Amino acid sequence: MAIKYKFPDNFWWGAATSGPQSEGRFHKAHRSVFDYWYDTEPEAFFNGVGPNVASNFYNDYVRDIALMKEVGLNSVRTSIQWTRLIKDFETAEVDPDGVRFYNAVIDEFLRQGIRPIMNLHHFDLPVELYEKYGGWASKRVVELFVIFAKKCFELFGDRVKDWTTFNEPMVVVEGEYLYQFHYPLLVDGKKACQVLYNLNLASAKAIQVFHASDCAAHGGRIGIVLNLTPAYPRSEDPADVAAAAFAEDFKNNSFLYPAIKGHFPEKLVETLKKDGVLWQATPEEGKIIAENTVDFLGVNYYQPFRAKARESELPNKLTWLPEKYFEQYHMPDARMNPYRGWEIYPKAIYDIACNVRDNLGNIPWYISENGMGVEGEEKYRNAEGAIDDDYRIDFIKEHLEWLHKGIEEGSNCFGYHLWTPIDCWSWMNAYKNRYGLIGLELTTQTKTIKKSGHWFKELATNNGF
Ligand code: BGP
Repeated sequence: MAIKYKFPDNFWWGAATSGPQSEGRFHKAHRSVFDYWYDTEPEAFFNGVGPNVASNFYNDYVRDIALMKEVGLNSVRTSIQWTRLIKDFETAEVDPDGVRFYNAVIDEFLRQGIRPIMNLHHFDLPVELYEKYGGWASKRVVELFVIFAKKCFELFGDRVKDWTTFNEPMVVVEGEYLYQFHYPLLVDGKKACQVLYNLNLASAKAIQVFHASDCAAHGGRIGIVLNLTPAYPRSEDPADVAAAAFAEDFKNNSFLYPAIKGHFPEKLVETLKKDGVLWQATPEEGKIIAENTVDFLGVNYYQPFRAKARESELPNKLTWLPEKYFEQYHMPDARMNPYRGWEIYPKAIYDIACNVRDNLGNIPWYISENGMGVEGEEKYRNAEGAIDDDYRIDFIKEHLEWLHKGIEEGSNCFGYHLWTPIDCWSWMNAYKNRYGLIGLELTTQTKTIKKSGHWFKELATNNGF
């Protein structure tokens, strides 16, 4: 078969998951904010399903990694759970079972010839650190995260070459402090801004430690994974354009700029200052952010953000909200993923590629997540027992076509990771929408390669399609 879209040599063909969404809580001494929320309010989760068993990766990792190999993945991202690895958060004394488990997982990936990318935080703050210090609003928690990160580099940095500090830190800001989809479900604009700053600071400080460690000397690299939702204005009207520009700064550049350029977007800082919600910061911290930028960028791309100038009253007047400066525009003819309620707009991947090339120093980057969550995939199960998910293959192809164009035009992209290798637990949505190349039958924990998994293997083997 002729290959129309050929990708650069050594391209990462892979998939991403996370500790809290795949492992299950087996042998974990501490609870994350999600573990705690599930224990106290199980009905908040789809069908009452929580993270207790998840996809049983804790017990099944050998078989799971063999399946990942079978679908052609040459690289996989997962995360190290703070609540599994660390026994004492104040000293970073480790839990021996956590060390054993992550060593075994990393060694198994390497044995199968799969490059492990290890992420340090995927929404899984230890709940004790929320109760004791107020979570990410506290700079003490920033310090504790840094000693956890240092411990990870010491323990696993001899084998793991690619690290990321945070997955989608903006989702922590939005979910926990603005829009109530992560515990503690607050609506507090000022705190949200402090958290936004503290997460940037924590990332820079972890990068500083990494760059001073043996990992860097041995060719290791460290980056951050950001969910980019490119903001498009409803129209060319200057009011719509200004609304989209603020949304772009708040949602995307507030992490992109510090991570890559070492400073926050000036206009955003000005606006937050004027509104009295700017974060507490010191000049020393500013220097750390300026001097410790990422080696590479991971981009999670799912959906664009369409903005218009505000037309209605702000829904909440008790606190500051970024929506003061924009309103979401629901484009009437948008193509939607009805199960997730997200717009499907593959061209945004090309726009991101051009933005990285033109405005972000063309830093090495990869798609660290992209994917399509579908409810009720069981109905696509064929006579042999596998799921025929042609829609997922089409979705991936469409996005790859635009990514390919961006690369052809000079964007420095080195890989594409799908969310996710094996159907996994998805926060409040639990197992509602499935994303995997490998299907999971939840009650029996049976794992079966989907049609997309076989297709992905070919894609990776041919380095294109
Ligand atoms: C990203 C997260 C993942 C994963 C994915 C799918 O935002 O990094 O953890 O969950 O989205 O989204 P959802 O689970 O909300 O459907």
